[in-house]
Amino acid sequence: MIDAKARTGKTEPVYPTPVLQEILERADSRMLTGFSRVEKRGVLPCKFGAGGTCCHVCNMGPCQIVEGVEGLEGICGASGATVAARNFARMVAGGTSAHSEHGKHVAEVFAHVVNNQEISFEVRDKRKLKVLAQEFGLDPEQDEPALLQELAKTSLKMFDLHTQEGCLSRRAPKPTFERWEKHGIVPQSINKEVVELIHRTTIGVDQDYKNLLLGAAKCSLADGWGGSMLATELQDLLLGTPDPIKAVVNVGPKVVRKDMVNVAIHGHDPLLADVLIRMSKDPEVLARAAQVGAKGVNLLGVCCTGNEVLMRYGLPVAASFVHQEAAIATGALEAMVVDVQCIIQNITRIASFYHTEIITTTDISKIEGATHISFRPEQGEQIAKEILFRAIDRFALRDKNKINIPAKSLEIVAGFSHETIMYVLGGRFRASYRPLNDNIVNGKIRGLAAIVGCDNFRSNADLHVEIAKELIANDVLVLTTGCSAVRMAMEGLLSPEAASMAGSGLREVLEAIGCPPVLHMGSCVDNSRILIAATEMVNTGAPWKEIAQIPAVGAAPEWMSEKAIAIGMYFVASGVQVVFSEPFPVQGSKKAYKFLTEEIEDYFGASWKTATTSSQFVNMMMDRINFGRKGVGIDQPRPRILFDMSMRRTLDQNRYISPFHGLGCFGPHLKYTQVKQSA
Ligand code: MSK
Repeated sequence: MIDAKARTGKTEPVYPTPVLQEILERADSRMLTGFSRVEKRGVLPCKFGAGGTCCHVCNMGPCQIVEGVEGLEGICGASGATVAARNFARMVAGGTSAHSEHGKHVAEVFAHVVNNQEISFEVRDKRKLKVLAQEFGLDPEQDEPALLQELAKTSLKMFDLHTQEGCLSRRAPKPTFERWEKHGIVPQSINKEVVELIHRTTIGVDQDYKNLLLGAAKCSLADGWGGSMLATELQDLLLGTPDPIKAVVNVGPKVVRKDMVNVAIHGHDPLLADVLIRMSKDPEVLARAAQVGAKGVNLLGVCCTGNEVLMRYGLPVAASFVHQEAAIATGALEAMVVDVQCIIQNITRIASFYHTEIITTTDISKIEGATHISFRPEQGEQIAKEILFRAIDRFALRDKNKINIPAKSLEIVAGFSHETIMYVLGGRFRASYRPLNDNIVNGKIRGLAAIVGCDNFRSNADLHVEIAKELIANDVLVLTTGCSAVRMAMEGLLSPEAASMAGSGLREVLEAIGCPPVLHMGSCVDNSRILIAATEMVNTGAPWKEIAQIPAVGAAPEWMSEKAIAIGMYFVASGVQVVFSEPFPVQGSKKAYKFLTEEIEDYFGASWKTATTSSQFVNMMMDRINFGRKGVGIDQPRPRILFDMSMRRTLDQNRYISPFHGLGCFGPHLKYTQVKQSA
């Protein structure tokens, strides 16, 4: 990870985006943000903690282990490799539990909706319903209400401790699944895998670091091919499968409205957001807003709830993880409504400088100093109204002198589910991944890169953007999710005009279909869409017979959450090499690091890699893509476009200056949904 001082020699925070710079430099200097705390705490975290060799699973420690030094094992004799593997496995269990609790909540709401005759509900994506029915071993031809009820029951069973079903892992290509069978890591139920992994990491249980790391791989598969995949698929059935859609991003005037009541929705669960969106148009709510002199209620997204509502409703997105404080510091948010995950405690402190109310809505996720209104789907509309009324009442408390909204918003296209990629690239009448495969084989597209995951207060570089620009220039099609997607959106990479940055081969493909060079595939749980897309690429018929053979690579250049580690692990176990930023949490043990970055390749055909600078990331990612091409015999060597500083500057001039000219060339593939609220 790049730190401010090392990069610039400055002692004050150096912000990675212009919008952060503009807002936070003008804000009250007493206000401490994540960036200012990085400065206060210093750039070097504890080496034992960062490298994974601090053991605190019992009360004989904590033991800081120095690998290879006798006497500096744990008091119980635990080696550096065991402790690093245990800590890493616990991160995987943590990340898996987060995604999977999200999935369970969606499954419960799904069951409530399909079993309640008073709720009228019809699935819009009939194709998905049939596909899922087959995946779940259900009869796809039965009556829709009966099928939905069976689907709900089977979904909930996937969490049952006693189930031995393998989650949705049988959706993977056969050779990929056979690797899991061979190594004994086919996941059973989601809850069982998390519980088992936490058990294995307690004092005196699993003390073979390789076995522990394979256990982590098994648990991660219950996330990628279980909890996350279920969350994605059921959300699509409940709320609709995303299609390409226009929207605006950034903390600018089209996103944070001076003339409206602004309510930010933050977290990961789109179900409350869905009701808030509906109720924001309710006549009673609009009348109440008019009474306080507002033109209505403007909803805007933060983090992955933002991604969910962006790609389904075209709602504007204000902020990635590191921009959440800045969204409040615009002085124009009446409320920030939060659900679960990635909501930092500091937002209540930032809000205390303004009139903003922080409203928590989930009983398992409260914050001291916030207002708690428990969201229950069965009373959803009433609760949503209560929240919106509270926000409207705060509008009169806005302090005009504190309003600080930068002048830039940016238009983008988001919402590329694995289904719509098939239509966009294959055509409405021959929807297929074959054209994508063909363009990789003929070399117009050199390969695919999934740049995903968090951004991080410890980084002051725009790593996601720098890496993506260089890959695009080298004809690599980029897929993105999570906060990475928001960061790339903020830099214009999600607009079709950004195809002008691509190398000639990729540009030709993109311009023919009017597609951006970076495809926004959704939120954190939607990394499962990338697994399904990769599976489709294998099943369509191509030189690659399993995921590990596709010229593709993943990266999380600024990861911060345990969820990112769970995602990285299921990508690797599924055959996708990933590059993560350092410090990497097993670096305190050479053995554990070697296993994850080299030896694990023998198990899954992919491994972890680690990097610090954008050029290291790009080098490793291009090497992997070229390795993949060579492996399936489609290698046509060509000179690599290397970026020097002047090229980066030239590209940087494209920031914000590429106006959005419409999406005509999407033709029938694009749903011309209006940009809602913020046009
Ligand atoms: S929100 S997990 S900071 S991507 Fe999904 Fe962003 Fe990472 Fe949270």
